Amino acid sequence: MSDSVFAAVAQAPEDSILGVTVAYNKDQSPNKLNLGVGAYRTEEGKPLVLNVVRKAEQLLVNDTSRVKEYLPITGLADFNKLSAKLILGGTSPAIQESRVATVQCLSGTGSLRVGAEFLAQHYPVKTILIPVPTWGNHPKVFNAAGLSVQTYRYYDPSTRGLDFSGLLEDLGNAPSRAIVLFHACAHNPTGVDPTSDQWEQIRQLVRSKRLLPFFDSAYQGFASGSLDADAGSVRAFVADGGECLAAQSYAKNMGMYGERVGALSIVCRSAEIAKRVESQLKLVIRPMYSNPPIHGASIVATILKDGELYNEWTVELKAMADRIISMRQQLFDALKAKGTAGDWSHIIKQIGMFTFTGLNADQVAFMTKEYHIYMTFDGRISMAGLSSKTVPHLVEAIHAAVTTIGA
Ligand code: IK2
Repeated sequence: MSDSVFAAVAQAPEDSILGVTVAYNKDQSPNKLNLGVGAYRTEEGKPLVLNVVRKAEQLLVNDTSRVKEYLPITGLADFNKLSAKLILGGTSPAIQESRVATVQCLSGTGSLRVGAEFLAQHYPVKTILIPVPTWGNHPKVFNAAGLSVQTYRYYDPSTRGLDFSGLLEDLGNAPSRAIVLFHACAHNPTGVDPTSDQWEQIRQLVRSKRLLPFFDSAYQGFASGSLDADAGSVRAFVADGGECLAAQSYAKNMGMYGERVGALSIVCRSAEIAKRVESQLKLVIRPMYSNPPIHGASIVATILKDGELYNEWTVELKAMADRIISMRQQLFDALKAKGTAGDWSHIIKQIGMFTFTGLNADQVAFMTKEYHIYMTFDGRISMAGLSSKTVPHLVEAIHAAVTTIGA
């Protein structure tokens, strides 16, 4: 052992989100409940493969003319066009004017990383502002690409809502032309989104300070059940003719988690600039992973280009969003019925996959130890991991945590 050339390698800590699943998997209790990772589960607690995905996959398998050649560096052309249309809207002038450079990437994370690498190489300002709190991987992705990460205020724990004045003040004080990361909808982990009026004020400030918006769209369709409504923030920024980036993930809205399907779109001022941007994106991608995988993107493209499959997808997507919304109501009602101390109305006000409960790290540790309920230490629970059957167990645990540990 001691003569290993790797003897000095230190044990790294588990990832704060994926590590929750590691701990959950080790727990032998029959009552264990994983509300950590944001992955959709059915009422029976099972992972879900959408019917429409199974259908598209079958169509692909039956088509014996299909081959497994390398894709171009930028990925599947159809997939890219359809992805840009999905996020920017079918009638987007930016698409009609060929001002959008879109590349297929490895899900949302890969899209963020390719965008960050591109900005680090080609954008003059190397500072990116991210909200507090945000998805735990954001600072790691941007730091790894060589950007300098700063923060802006986002969540106000006292109201369990948006700290809008703090957000405006911090963006107002941001270095001119800095990059700003926005969650397009269903903010992770807080479930708190700006209203459309607030987005409009944010847009005006961003444009007046010449900040560069970078949208992370990991939950399109998951927040409201409508693909168009959930893309509203991005579309408002594109409608003003200005530039922005958007990273899309099909992990949640199509249940394609492990297939790693996503896209990065960079909206530019002109077709000529978009062409040059795309040429540079290829130079970013080629030494990273050469070109993206074909299977998942082919499934997504098959669904997006066929009217019938597309409609079927929207129905299944809405059913997932609706189940999550109904879980919010059930959890809220059950806590009220139990008389658990505190105002739990944020559970039904927040939106998307997660509820930022307001439970502290000690309370979370208590719930894991005593009730085998797994969640991130910041008190975030994945509503998609909950079912009508498990709500009572969660309510017992929250009630006991609040009563025993206090605030
Ligand atoms: N951006 C945000 C805001 C995300 O939430 C995610 C997915 N996170 O899911 C794990 C969790 O928080 O429990 C992503 C990007 C990237 O997801 P992917 O790379 O799987 O598309």
